[in-house]
Amino acid sequence: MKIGVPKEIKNNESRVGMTPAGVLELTKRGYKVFVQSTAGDNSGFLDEDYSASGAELLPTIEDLYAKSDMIVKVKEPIEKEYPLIKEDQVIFTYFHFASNRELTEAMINSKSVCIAYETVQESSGALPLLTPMSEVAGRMAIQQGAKYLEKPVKGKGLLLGGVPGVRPGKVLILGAGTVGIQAAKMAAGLGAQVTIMDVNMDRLRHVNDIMPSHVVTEFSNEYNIRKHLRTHDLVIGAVLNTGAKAPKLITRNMLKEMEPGTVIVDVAVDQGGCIETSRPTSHEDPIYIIDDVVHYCVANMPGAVPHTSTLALTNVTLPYVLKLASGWEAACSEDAILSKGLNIVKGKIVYEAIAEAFGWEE
Ligand code: PYR
Repeated sequence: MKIGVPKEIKNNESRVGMTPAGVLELTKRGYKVFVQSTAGDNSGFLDEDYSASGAELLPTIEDLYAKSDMIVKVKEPIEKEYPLIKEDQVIFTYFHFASNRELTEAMINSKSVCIAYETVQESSGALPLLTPMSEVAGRMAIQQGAKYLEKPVKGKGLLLGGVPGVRPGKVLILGAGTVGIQAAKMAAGLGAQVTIMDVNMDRLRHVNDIMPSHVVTEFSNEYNIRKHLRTHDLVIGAVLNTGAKAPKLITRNMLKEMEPGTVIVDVAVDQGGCIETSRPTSHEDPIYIIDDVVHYCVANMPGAVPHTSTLALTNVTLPYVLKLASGWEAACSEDAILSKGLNIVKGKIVYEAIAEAFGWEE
């Protein structure tokens, strides 16, 4: 099995699919690894580090796709990469198909084997390959939200932590999964007042047990969301229905009830977003404003902190790459967790929520 690690070409995506440490684990087992030249530069991993681990460096992305049986990357292939993907080639990466019809059709047409990090799932429901990036995005959501509350970038002009004699900011978090809990932890650490909502009472009990008393839990329903939107300064969209489109919890007309300069960070945007007015933005142009509400909807938030994110991602992907390296069919039939990652196999959607997202019969 020849494994290829391309340079990411999505806007401002600086992560890379494998570290030199990961390459070494593969080459010492006798696998051939190709790495596109400069692929790891922005994450702090240089070509010479990859060579020292036994990788062969290739100068172009075309060469890399042509020579590899399996591609290990970070983000979904973008249009320029579609024609490079070969029949039967295994593509192991984040895809988020349910929010991207064009990508879904392109991968069906490619007849490749698409294994999505975000749907690799344990029987407990845990998502081992999504969790580290959700941790990064949850923590970053507060950093970014605090920044966009500043006046020069059209926020309310409010310091999230407040100062003695002046109230801190209020943060509303929709969803008490990994993103929501990490965001709550960061917001609480800054001294903000936090409300975190979910429909899952076990999650709310867990949050209540582990968080300080200025993190308040509340059951999520339309009435409660509306009530809190009027009084909160920063709203974090942290909802996830694995592999499926996120539910819209905030509609366009609810924005009118929010104070001007309120900031929304919709971390769920890569699954379509949990706010009706969300649309994906990039690190280059991260925000837009609707009804005086600042929307931050960058779909690859962890891409802005590539050193941390690349290490965190490959810590968890490598064991699965090692399994896939001996053949995807055997690996998926032996490992029920990994097999949940199969989304599109040789022209056929095999993950129900994707077909449902587009109203297609499986
Ligand atoms: C990302 O980290 O960019 C994901 O798509 C989860």
